[in-house]
Amino acid sequence: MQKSPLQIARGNYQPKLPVALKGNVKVQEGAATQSVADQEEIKALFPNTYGLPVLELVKGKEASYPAINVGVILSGGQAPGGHNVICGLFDGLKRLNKDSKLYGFLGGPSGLIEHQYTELTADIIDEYRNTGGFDIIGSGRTKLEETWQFDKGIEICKELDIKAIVIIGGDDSNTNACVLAEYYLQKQCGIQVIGCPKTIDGDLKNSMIETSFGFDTACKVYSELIGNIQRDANSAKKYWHFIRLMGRSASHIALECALQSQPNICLISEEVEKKNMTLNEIVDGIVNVIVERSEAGLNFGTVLIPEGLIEFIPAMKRLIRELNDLLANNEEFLAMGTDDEKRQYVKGMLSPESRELYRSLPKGIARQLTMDRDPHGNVQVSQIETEKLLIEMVAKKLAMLKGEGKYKGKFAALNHFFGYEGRCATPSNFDADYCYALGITATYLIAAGKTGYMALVRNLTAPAAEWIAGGVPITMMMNMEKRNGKMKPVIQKALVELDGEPFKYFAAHRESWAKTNQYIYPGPIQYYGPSEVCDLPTHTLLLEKGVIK
Ligand code: FBP
Repeated sequence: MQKSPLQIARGNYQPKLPVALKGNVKVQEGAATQSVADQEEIKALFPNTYGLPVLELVKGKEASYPAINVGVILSGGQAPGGHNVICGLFDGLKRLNKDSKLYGFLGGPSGLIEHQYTELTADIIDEYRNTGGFDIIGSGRTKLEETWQFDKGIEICKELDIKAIVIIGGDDSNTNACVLAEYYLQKQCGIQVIGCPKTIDGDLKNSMIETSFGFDTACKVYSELIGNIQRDANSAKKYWHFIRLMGRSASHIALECALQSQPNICLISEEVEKKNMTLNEIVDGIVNVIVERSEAGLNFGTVLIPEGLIEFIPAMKRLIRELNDLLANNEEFLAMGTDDEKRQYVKGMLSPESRELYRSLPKGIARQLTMDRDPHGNVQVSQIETEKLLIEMVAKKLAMLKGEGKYKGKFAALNHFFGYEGRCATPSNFDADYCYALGITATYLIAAGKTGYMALVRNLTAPAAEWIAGGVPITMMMNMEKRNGKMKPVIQKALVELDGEPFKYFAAHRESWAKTNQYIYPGPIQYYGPSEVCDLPTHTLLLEKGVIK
């Protein structure tokens, strides 16, 4: 296969490891834990994996390990660094015993259920070192949650003599990893389960997990693009760019990109919800900035929009909830031929307030709200073009103001959506190092016979040599939440905290970023050069850890 010079160079990059993972390693147990909330319920549901101690990997003595076979699964959306977790796992296993084997289940969790797998050999692994993507074994969104699925897993693990499964996924996949670990312990089938924190969305983090992998690289890619657009806007001086950013419900990506690029406006869904804002209020906020800038002769700018925004506008949330209930397994709706027919049907079934809102939306957006749900029954926010909705509403309002003589500027807007551009990017040094360390860490957790743990690497704002590796019991991160009408144990999702340092920094600066141009142009990710250019973690992490203020 032909490769670019950078691909070749990255293939030879040796990820930096924490000192504790360099030589012989032993697992040190800390204090017993409890779940973040709903302790009694979680304990009852996870009698075997509840209350386990936090683990730290420290320097140990030379030891010999038996050969072991391990299976690995990539679950959910792609995130830069996934391949390095697998490479770390492979190298770790071979370091412990050269006869150990790593199997990859193909296409996500369904590979385990359907017994689709491949053995990952050194030749294959070497092709994927420090590369983006999940194409080494593929990923998928099948939910591992039913006992017949777990039993199919036992079958294939017995056949391949697999003693441990590593699930690389987000909050839902890791919740399911814990359910699987508990089930396998109850069945005493000798299969351990270890999770790894993946998602570009950055919403899998807590007191133990400082960040999910992939967030760093994805935000750096989007911030580069935003910076480029800002430079273009500042050169041509004629367009407003409305840029929607992936991230599902949480606005971590939008916030991080704002911190890196200092746009004129960045909306934060969590703030919109807290302030109980309507769509019109959001539009008015944008319009005010546009009018103010136009008075200073600045008829251009940038607006960042988190993809989950629409779900956080209280009235919209109600409408979406009603649509979710109405459209779940609705054969009658599915059988309808035209969009108009569907629209009339929906209007007839909604409550008066939601009907009014639905009617006021541009037809395209209204249609997107009724499209297919994801496997959890939720509307797929990545397919709703909120940026176009906002442009349309802002343009209308500006035209009105113009008519009243209150706005004399020119408004020309362009829309963008950044998501897939960053999910498979070549991992930054941070993600390459972090993920490789996570893979090695998972190996030692397996070798120590641990199950129901998530591999963890923390102290991430320090140089990689000082990072601390270990394991956190997944039950420790759980609470009870309502899912599809039922209370379920789930890992708590981390949304943007309005009293957290990253948001506070943004809030303190956004007014001046709106009025004048204080754009930052981050440029492309740098893989080689001075450490302060190449190894810098996200602003979110630096602010959270108090490294910058
Ligand atoms: P995960 O939650 O699985 O990590 O996925 C992240 C994400 O990129 C979201 O930001 C986005 O909303 C979603 O995946 C898009 O899903 P799909 O890949 O199915 O289009």
